[in-house]
Amino acid sequence: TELMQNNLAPIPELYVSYDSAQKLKAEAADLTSHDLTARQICDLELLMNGGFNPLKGFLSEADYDGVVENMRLADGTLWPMPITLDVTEKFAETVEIGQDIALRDQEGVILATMTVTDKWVPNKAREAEKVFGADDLAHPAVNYLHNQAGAVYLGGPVTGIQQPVHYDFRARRDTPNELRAYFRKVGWRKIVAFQTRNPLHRAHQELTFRAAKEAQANLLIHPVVGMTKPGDVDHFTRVRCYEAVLDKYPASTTTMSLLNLAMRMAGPREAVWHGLIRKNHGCTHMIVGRDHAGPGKNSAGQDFYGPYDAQELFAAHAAEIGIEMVDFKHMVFVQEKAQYYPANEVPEGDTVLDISGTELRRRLAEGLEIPEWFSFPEVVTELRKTRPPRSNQGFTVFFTGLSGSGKSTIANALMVKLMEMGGRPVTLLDGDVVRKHLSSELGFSKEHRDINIKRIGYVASEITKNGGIAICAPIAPYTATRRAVREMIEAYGAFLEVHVATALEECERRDRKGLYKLAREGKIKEFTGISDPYEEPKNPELRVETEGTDVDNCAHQVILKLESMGLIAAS
Ligand code: PPS
Repeated sequence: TELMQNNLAPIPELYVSYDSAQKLKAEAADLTSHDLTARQICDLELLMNGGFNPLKGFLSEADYDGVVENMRLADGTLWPMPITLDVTEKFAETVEIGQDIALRDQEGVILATMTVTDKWVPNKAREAEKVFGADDLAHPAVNYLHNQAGAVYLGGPVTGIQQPVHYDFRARRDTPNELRAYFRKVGWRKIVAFQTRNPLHRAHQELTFRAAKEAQANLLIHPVVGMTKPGDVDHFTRVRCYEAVLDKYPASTTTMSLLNLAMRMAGPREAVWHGLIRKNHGCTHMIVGRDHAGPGKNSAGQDFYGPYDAQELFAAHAAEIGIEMVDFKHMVFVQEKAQYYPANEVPEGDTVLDISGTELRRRLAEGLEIPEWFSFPEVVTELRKTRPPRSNQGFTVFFTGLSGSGKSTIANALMVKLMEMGGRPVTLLDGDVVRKHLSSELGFSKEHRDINIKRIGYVASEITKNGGIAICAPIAPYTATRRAVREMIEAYGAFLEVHVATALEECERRDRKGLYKLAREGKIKEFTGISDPYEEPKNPELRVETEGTDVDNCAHQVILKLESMGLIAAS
């Protein structure tokens, strides 16, 4: 058919020649410059290398309106995704129409210049509704739109100076023209692209290979390594997994290339966008599955898109995209046959084995078996390295309570008990110790206390990330600050808040450091509980009472809690 005419001629890029680039770079140093966000760098790379062909820059207002309203640029060309340069109001005020600006990466390197032809305040609610289907912050791209993207959009043509720099997997990254040249060189005419943001298991290998065979085409594994859905397996791990899977295909049928795309998880529109991008990369076919680029559940707990919406929208535009859609067959393992079958072709009466994504994560978290029929041992080994069982992951125990409540004493006892068990390094970030080594310049105003707690949180999050145990024991009087610390840490491991609930009267009665007396006399200002607030935790993981319970027992309660959370192996 017409679609199969794949001439693989080079497509236009936005880069200037090497000599011009040197000159332009020197001139651009004097221009007003915009520091690109991580997502804008991804977009710019694909604009410049032709991945977003036919776009010539960030969308103008007219193109943006067309894209938002009916997936078309002002001239009618199909383009489903707004590729916009969002900036702050403050920056926008410094820019005038007609002006050239420099676009810099996060280290300040000038990657491109842009002639600003348009500047406008977008209607973000409309963009969310039309492009993502709902103005609902549960959608990652809608959340980004409202909470991260700037208030003003700039549009205009881009002149490319240099590619964004990548230090990882350099040999695996290809521009559209590099891939086209490769396909020309090896003589591939029909190429099926497989878009993915997840590790590949046996079922994926089976379905992609089958898809290529059915289309009588070669296969391009084309994983996204730019930005995917928050919470996904990091791309470093995934690429190591993909490399292992690549060896399982018959030689010379399959290749892999990494795509530095910032996904939006926009389901149907995203599928069409992915098709255009693959067309630019020289592919003739693309595998589109159930719930392609789905964002998960909305805030009412329902799917944003129907399971086949993406396939339908793609199919309706396939000719215009210039890519044929290949249906994604759900492959399942049939026990009696020891083989994979498409779910709808399973021999009657045979036993189907399948492991869902949720079940896989559970098995990884608990260190349970992952059978060989499900995945390749090399892939499982890689996943276990980044997702070790909870009992090998780092975590933070965060004590909070009044001065003299017994936080430090319990924290010390806990540290010793954990060191007796061994296995993970333990660091104690005690209130007094932190104030000596990390926060010696700080006092006890709300502002200073917050800085102090956020420093503790940052150190604890680094310890947690690297597999250690952090025990923190500051007063930490403010709920919002404790929550911020929790969020910082939960990105890497578990967070256990322990409220040491000794009553103020008891702390004052004990007055171990004589501070309450001084506070009552007004000799210490802003003293927690006396002349400064303490907001009690409402839902801590654990609350310990120290009146009538000895220190050893309090620390033991924490150990039991850690065991019940799976963080330490039961002894
Ligand atoms: S905070 O609020 O979390 O930043 O406080 P923190 O870093 O834990 O420091 C508390 C210790 O500092 C001593 N101290 C005071 N505490 C509270 N309020 C005032 N104004 C104050 N001035 C000095 C006190 O010894 C606290 O130690 P602990 O171990 O809690 O008794």
